Amino acid sequence: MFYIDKNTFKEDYLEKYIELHGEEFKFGNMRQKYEALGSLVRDYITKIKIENNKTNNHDNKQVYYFSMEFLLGRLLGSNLLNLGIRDICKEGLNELGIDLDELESFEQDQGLGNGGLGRLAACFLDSMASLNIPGHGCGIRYKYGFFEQKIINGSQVEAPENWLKCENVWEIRKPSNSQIVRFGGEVRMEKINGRLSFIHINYDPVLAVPYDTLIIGHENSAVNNLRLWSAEPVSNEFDFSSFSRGEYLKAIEYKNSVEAISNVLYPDNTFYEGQMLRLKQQYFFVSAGIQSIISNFKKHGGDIFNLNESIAIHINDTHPTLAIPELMRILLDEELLSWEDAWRITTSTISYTNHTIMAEALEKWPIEMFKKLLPRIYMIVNEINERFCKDLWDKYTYQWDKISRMAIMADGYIRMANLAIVGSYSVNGVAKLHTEILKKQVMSDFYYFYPNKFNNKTNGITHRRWLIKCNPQLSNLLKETIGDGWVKHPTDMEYLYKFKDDENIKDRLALIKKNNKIALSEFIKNNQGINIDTNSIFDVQVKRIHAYKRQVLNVLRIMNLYNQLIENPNLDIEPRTFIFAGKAAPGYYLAKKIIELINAIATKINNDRRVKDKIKVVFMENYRTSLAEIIIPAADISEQISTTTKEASGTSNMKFMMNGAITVATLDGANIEIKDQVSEENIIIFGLTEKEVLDYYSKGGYSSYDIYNNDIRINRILNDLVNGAYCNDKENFRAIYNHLLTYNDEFFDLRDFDSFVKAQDRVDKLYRDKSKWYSMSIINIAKSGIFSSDRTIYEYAKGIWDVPNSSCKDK
Ligand code: 26V
Repeated sequence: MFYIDKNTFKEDYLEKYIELHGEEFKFGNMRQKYEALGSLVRDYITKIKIENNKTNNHDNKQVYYFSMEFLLGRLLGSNLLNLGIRDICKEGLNELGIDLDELESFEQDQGLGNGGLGRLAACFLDSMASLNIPGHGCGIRYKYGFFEQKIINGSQVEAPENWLKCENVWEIRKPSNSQIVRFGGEVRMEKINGRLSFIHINYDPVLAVPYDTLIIGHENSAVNNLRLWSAEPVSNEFDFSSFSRGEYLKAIEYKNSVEAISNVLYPDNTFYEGQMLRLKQQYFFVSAGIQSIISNFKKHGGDIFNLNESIAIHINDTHPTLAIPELMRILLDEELLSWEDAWRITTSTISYTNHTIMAEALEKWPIEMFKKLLPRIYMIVNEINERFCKDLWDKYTYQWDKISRMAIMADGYIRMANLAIVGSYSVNGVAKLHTEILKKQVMSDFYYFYPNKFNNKTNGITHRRWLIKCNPQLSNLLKETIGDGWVKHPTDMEYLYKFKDDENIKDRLALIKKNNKIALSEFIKNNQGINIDTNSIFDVQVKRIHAYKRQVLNVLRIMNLYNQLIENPNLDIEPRTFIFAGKAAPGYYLAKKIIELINAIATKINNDRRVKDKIKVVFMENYRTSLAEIIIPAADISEQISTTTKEASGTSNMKFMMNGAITVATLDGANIEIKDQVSEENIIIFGLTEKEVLDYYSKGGYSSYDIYNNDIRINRILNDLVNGAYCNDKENFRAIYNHLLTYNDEFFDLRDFDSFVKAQDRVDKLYRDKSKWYSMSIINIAKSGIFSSDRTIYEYAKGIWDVPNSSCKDK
């Protein structure tokens, strides 16, 4: 384990400062001081890695996690924690007159992800390292991460997230490990030594340059790597000979088109658009990643026939599915293997996770576009499809409907989910219900064809970031109460259960919650000038803004509560602060209107004296990992209110639970498993069941107009959307009104309204009984350990990747 004493640390730090900035520490600003500390920490981790390399014999199976998104957030705090030197550093810095917490706030979030899927990848990296699994990330180094959200006059405005404008101290550029990725051109077929060979000619080469970020495990000295690829022109394509030929503009065009590949993260995770640039991004990082894995494998003397014994490649959703044909290409065209051998190796190396059942997010590429951009990969996909369709024919002769549903290529498209299922040995969903829906509904044809491929791996979150780092007071309370065994074995948090009736622990928990609420309210005051009552219930919904997540349902009940308060200013309710945060995809009109509506009701309610500050609404700008770390520990209520069946898992639900919030939830995604852990009395469940939702979808019979006409509360609040009650421009919220009425309320907001309001009444009653409330809170914390991503990764390692137990510490 790594150890450093305070004085050595201080010396190292001051030295690092001079080396980096060329001047004395005392002249620097906070950002420079952060950079020096970050660089020093990176050096410490690098040294550990170098030490490890001396003893590593490269025999352990290596896992590669391919993902278009890694939403790491800030790394300084988590690296210090994992190195086990946070306290020493804090003291040392104090002596130099620096507050570590303040210094940390100068780190820019690394926001290379849209939401849950990207953050999950980041939690997995932390857990793989902490479980001593050699597991590495592979992705894209976007120059611009997820956009920065500004709220101007109540509306979302997007600004580019130029996160690299400040030095990223964690990454190291590795030009010598660059790879060439080939786009376009033609494939010439030739017989060479009796073997049909495929020669890719006239292609446009792109240089993929890796940037490595080391990932350190928690107090175990394991060091893994996150490799993000950046697209650059192949150097000799952009040289002076071009200029001398007068092709200056052409050269610039080439440079720009290449750099565009890793320029920007697509900011939408629910609506799929067949954009050529996205296909380029996918092939770019997958090809670079697979090439570098294979060349490394061979460098260490690996036998390609046994690739799957040494390497597991996991694809995070369908975005990296081209790993399948790319690995085939290398095995066929470079390693000269037979199709049968190449296919056996590929399909025993690659595994796939599905993260959504939303049909509009399922990727499919127009064949013509695909063929033009990736001619050799196209040929391979075509061959995979033909062979697969032949197998289908053998089993389902003349069942044309089924065969065409399952085919990889049909109707002019290549269907990535079908390719991912056929080309991998494991397909998993991310929560029990989600996996069941995949098996029984969305992917049922495939499930009956390959029953053994399908399995569930319920998501998790790293308890190191989402408890120890973001809620140190709660973490210390746990340590004082039940010891620190849970840090290594998070399910041991369950020992807290026996304190569920301990008034002393409840009081301490209440105080910690209060402190976290004060910290959040100060942040809100400083950033938005809004005063909030820290004795009020902090009722929080933070996540991407989307119709299926039903921020609208939440808004409708706030509008209803407001109406009640106006009618009866003495209404006996517990004061509540409704906190929202989240980004809308820039092209998603309805979601942007929802943000406007939240801000409109906030303005109206917060300024209405009749409300007497009993309720307040706050929309926090620019939701991101580091903001979540402030909001979540301060929440009393966690709103997880998606339409049942739509949220594959959810992960913020787990973060809130671990921080002692009480969940108000539909029986969707992992909410069900949270309920199973804490039991019905310690979670507030409402809304349609899976069966009711599926019946509406299959049999119809839902009419939102009927509800509107029969429920006077709903009638009034919907009318208020379009009569100028919340906006001078009466038409401003027409789209939301239409969504709920004209288009028959696709996500059943109105259907669940009454049940939701009743659930909130239960919250109100429960919160008055503080002893009961904190007992529930303790139970939630105690039962949250199972949702650590250590458990999830342990299950992946054992059940999918077959990582030997010797390298994966038993839980
Ligand atoms: C889809 C697309 C479609 C094309 C444009 C760009 C893009 C980017 C990402 C995605 C993935 C959407 C799937 C997703 O984010 N699923 C979320 O995954 C979480 C982790 O498993 C899970 O907790 C959430 O419930 C699920 O919505």
